Amino acid sequence: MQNFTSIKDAYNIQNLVNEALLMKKMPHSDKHLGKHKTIGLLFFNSSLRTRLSTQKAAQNLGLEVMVMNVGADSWQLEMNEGVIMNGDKAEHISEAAAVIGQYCDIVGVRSFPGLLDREEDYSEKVLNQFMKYTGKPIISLESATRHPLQSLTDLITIHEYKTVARPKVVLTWAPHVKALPQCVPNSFAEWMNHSDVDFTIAHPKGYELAPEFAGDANICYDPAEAFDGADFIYAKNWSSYQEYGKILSSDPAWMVTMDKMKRTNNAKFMHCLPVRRNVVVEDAVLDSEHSIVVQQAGNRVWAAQVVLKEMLLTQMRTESPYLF
Ligand code: SN0
Repeated sequence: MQNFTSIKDAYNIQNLVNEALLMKKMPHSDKHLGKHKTIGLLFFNSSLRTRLSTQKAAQNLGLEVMVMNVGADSWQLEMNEGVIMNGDKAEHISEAAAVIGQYCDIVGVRSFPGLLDREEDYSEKVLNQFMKYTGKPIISLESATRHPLQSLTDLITIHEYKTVARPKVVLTWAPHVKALPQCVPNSFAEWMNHSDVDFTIAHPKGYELAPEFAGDANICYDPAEAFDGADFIYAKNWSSYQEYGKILSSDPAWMVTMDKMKRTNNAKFMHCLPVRRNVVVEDAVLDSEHSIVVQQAGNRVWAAQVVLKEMLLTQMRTESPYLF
């Protein structure tokens, strides 16, 4: 695996899931792989789980870790080509990324969408500029349109907790006070559409995901009906893709409640976190046996670790082909 920015970089997702679950049992068996190598983790936006779990995964593989909050700690970076840099951005991505590439063997980047210009966000400019100029493998820590480490984690978690061979998985939109990216639902849908699950997306009208992500998932416009017989309820807010970046509904009927959970097949409740209590999901659900959000977040380590291992192996094969 050269880079990891979407499911397209995963050669065999079932193998990744199986290997991640093995790593969970033996976290330190590949400690030699990252020896004398460095990963740089660059954050343009806030992070708790991604930052700590990726750092932990890297350490389990013996990698040195450097973390930077870009913009806050470093110079503001100009992402566009050919501009006259007489504004507030002091450094161009072409130098910054190339310099970071001198210090790091793998580079992780988190950069949320602006949610103002759909074309611009869906072109993945920031991620692509890092791929172009860093000269080193890039791992996405959530980009403008996807959060693949989260989705691999979700698949691992579903695999771990499923009680039937082909579970019914429901991604349900939920209300929120802020306009949030489509990354988590886009990516989740992309991974579920490639997995052996019965997949439904439930949301109010106007919240349809981009067709390339929704694929041929079942779509449900009723906030309760989709819960019928579900094995997993995955809640997430996102802003509209059609009316790009807008909040079209704040209908509390879309909050996940114990009443709705009663319609399920004793479903597990999942969320990528952070979650707004009693806006997205009521306390009673989060504090019940249904909720596996903490265990899900724990699995972020194994998703990151299996991906970093694959990237390190690919790099070693390229650098020292005679060893393989
Ligand atoms: C981000 C999102 O993409 O929805 C990150 C999720 C992993 N979530 C938020 O920005 C939540 C912010 C808030 O104020 O609740």
